[in-house]
Amino acid sequence: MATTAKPTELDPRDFLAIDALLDDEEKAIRDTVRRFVRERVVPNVGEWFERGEVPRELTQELAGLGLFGMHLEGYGLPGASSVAYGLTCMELEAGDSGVRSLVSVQGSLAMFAIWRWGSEEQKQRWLPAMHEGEAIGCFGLTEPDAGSDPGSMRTTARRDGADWILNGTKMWITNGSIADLAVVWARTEDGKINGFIVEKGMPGFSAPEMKHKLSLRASVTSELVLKDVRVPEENRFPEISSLRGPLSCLNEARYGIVWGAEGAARACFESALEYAKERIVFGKPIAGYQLTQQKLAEMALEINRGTLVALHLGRKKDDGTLLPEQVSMGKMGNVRGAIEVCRTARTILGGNGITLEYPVIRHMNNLESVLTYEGTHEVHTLVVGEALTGENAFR
Ligand code: TGC
Ligand code: FAD
Repeated sequence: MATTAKPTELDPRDFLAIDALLDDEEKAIRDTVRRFVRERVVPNVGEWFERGEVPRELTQELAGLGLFGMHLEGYGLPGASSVAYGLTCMELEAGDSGVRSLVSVQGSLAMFAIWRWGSEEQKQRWLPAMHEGEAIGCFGLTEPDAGSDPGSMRTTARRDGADWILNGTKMWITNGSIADLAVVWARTEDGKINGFIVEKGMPGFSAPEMKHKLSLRASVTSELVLKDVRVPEENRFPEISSLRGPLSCLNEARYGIVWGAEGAARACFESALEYAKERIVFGKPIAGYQLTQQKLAEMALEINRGTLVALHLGRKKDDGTLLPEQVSMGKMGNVRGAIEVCRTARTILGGNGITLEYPVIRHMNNLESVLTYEGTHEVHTLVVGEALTGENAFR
């Protein structure tokens, strides 16, 4: 139930009073995650980003908050609403996109894939352990030569008695090197696409970490290398043998990004607003100049607009009417808007905008990955374009 309490004055952090559209449980979950991010992530994430590392114990702390697979039901999972999950993504990404990625990949990609497509045994074995953080998962779809077009994947699965033999390389896989299990999508001899749970330690399977990133540095990104990896039939998803399998999982993670991007944008906006009020140039705070006010007003507009879009899509997801094309429009618009907000915040901070002393350049760089992963801006533009015109412009 939405609360009826009306705020009596304007809150620059919530200009359109969107908070009033949330119920008490949603706010409570949001506030818990916000507190965690303020206390645990914000003071440390600049250093994690600089070192290109995420502390191992963070995974357990996120699990302790019950965030892994929080929006899924059954198997001991919390079954929180889509809006509560979205708000969680927003708060996590206000800390860092890498922290939101960790939770997205675990819950929306690896756990969702098992929850939606796994056998009963696979669900029983993995979902409770993944919720508790005892098992970390990753999701291997992209390959060196197949990103936007996963249908051209080259990873193969060949039947051998009761087992499958997997060969190929996946690339850009979030959580890969820290994962206990990888959901790997591969082409079988009949040309179809099947999903397999590949477990850490299976002979021939390795997950070397990718280095030298200048974006999403507080996140583990890896290759998955599969050389004649023998995977038992019981580790194959039994009921899906098309691209619909992995693409259905992407809808979940893309939905989280629609919210998450607004968290990164909000963090940059708040940093810029505070800075503008304190920074004196030509004898007065830069907040007093019309050009700065225009920037701040445009940023606030973009964040409020994007948050309303996220909330609308969340309510639709909760009532079961959300379409993948609508998620595409949300991802497309919100990530583009959030990057624009972060870049504008960067200009307000002047030279200070490029240091890790402030969150702005980190968020700005992170969003370059967010613009590309989970379907590039161009892919989502073409999904929306096809929905509008009925013409497929991918090929
Ligand atoms: P197409 O012929 O259109 O479809 C093949 C089958 O899939 C079904 N389908 C979907 N099902 C559910 N949800 C969707 N969004 C779906 N889109 C398509 C479709 O109905 C069909 O089903 P069936 O039963 O008839 O077989 O496929 P296409 O080859 O033409 O490709 C369409 C396209 C380009 C939109 C798709 O390939 C695409 O989305 N490409 C982008 C790939 C992508 O987003 N990769 C992301 C990898 S994971 C990641 O980036 C994680 S980052 C995580 C983090 O750190 O947060
Ligand atoms: P390409 O597909 O080669 O695209 C290159 C350019 O061409 C893009 O601008 C694209 O939009 C454009 N383009 C492509 N097709 C068209 C077209 N038809 N018309 C017009 N333009 C087009 N993947 C996973 O499977 N799991 C993960 O956990 C994961 N995590 C990631 C983490 C990070 C940090 C990053 C950067 C990526 C991650 N990815 C992951 C991969 C990500 O999903 C891909 O990078 C993305 O799908 C794009 O693929 P690509 O990089 O091969 O680009």
